[in-house]
Amino acid sequence: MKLVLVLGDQLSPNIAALRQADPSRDVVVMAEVAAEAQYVPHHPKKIALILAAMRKFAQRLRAEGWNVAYTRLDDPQNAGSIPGELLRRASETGARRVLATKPGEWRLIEALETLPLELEMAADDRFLANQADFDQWAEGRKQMRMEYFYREMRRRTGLLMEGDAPAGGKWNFDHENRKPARNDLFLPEPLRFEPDDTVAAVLDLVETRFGGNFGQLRPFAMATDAAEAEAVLTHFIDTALPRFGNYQDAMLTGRPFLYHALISAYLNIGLLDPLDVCRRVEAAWRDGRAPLNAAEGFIRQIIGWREFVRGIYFREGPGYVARNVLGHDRDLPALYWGEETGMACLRAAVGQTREHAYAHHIQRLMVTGNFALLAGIDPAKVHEWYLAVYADAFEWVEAPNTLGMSQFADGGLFASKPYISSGNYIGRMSDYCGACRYSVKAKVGDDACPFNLLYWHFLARHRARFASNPRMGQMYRTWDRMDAQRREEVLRGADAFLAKLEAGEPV
Ligand code: FAD
Ligand code: DLZ
Ligand code: SF4
Repeated sequence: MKLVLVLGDQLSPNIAALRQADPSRDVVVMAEVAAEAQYVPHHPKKIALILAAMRKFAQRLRAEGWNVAYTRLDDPQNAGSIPGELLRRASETGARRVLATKPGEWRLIEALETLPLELEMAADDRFLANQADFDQWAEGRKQMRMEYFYREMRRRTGLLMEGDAPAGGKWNFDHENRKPARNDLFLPEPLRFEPDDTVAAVLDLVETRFGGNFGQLRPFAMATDAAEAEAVLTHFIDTALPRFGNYQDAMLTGRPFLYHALISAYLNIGLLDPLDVCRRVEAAWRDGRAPLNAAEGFIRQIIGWREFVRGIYFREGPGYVARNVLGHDRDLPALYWGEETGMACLRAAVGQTREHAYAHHIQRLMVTGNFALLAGIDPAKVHEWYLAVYADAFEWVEAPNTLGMSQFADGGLFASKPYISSGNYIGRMSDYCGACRYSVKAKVGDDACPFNLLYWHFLARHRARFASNPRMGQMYRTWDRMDAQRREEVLRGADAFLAKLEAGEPV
């Protein structure tokens, strides 16, 4: 007899540990525990999603004949952590063996490995590339570029392929995917689910225990089982996919979801299967219900980026999250936790994060991420923030995106240059600047958009590292052509802004 561990982000009936277990003998262990809820101050919506989905998944397993030992958060016997719960169930049942699917965070892998029980850890094969595939691909490469990995994944899955060639004659249609959106376009509304009794009970529990965390718990309208998550996917394909490509990078005030799929949390906790999702999107293109640039752009995110960052996380090991090659050490400004700011773009991105535990990729990368990088915030603190506030955040996917892609803290392991921009980019891709206390056109002076000041400050302070980067030479040439007085004015303005940030004054 074995204990079969199923974690809150492993809610797939085909998860490896369940496939290898015997429902007539083994006991499935699922536990709502304080340690997982508290290792960062998770957004209450994220905790509610996971606990509600865990309860529903346990009901499903029981209906399928499994013996499930389920511990609720408020159970007086609750040992408070996953290892503690396994030990408690082991002494209750007399089991000495634990069968687990490899967790998505080193922290928990290490905790399981030190348990005084016999542990079998099965690879999590809900991904299209396993670690050996990724390591083999990465071996000997000076720089890892997602684009080449992605092409191999296209060939291997056959997605959007015409024989050996990419559909439409090109692997990547990204240059078509950079249009700003307008608020008068038809914008789909996301699908909402009214809380049933299970969800309502979880919401009350989360409110009592975690109501003080950053983030709005109610209204809660997320999918909490596989059928609902499937409905979200269908709704996306029917209403948003056709425009997903064109407006993938656009940002609009009061329109947090635009044409995005809103499925990352469901994919990451196991309610949706990545290959199945991609096949559905490919079918929509083949049936003429979506253009190729939309289908390709979407599939690239899943079989490309999502698989790629997972490979990076496990290849780089537990030390990855401590990297900080740029030596950034400022505290995370209070505006990330909702303190009032005059910067309209940050107000919008943080505000919708608080409300929905969601922001789309460009908001994470080019608004909150860009600002943290330009302002020299300690990447470990940035990482903790992203891990806490997004419903889809688990370290395997969040850390490479935050530390690697967004903060360049790994020294450019897979990003050929830092993702930085002045206010221009945000001005072009959004309607935020109109409602801002700063002027995106002003390059110096009290009204100057802080991104305009900090952009040059970043380049100037990291000149030794980046001046020889061929993709950044033009930036340095522009800076060097500015007259000396102007350059000094910019740097003084940036220093004054950073001093205000450090003093905790509102910006
Ligand atoms: P869509 O824009 O509709 O994209 C479709 C799907 O593609 C997503 O559901 C997601 O599964 C996948 N995807 C897209 N981009 C990425 C990416 N860069 N890495 C991995 N998968 C991707 N994604 C997470 O799932 N969890 C995280 O914790 C997370 N943290 C991030 C932190 C930063 C700093 C940045 C820049 C990006 C992060 N991302 C993360 C990636 C991306 O922002 C989200 O996957 C996306 O916004 C989810 O919304 P959606 O489902 O509407 O995605
Ligand atoms: C994120 C999370 C939370 C908030 N709560 C639980 C929980 O109570 N029980 C559980 O099994 N899993 C939870 N999780 C998900 C885990 O943190 C996740 O499995 C690990 O971080 C590995 O990815
Ligand atoms: Fe953001 Fe600058 Fe635009 Fe204000 S002016 S919204 S700070 S980019």
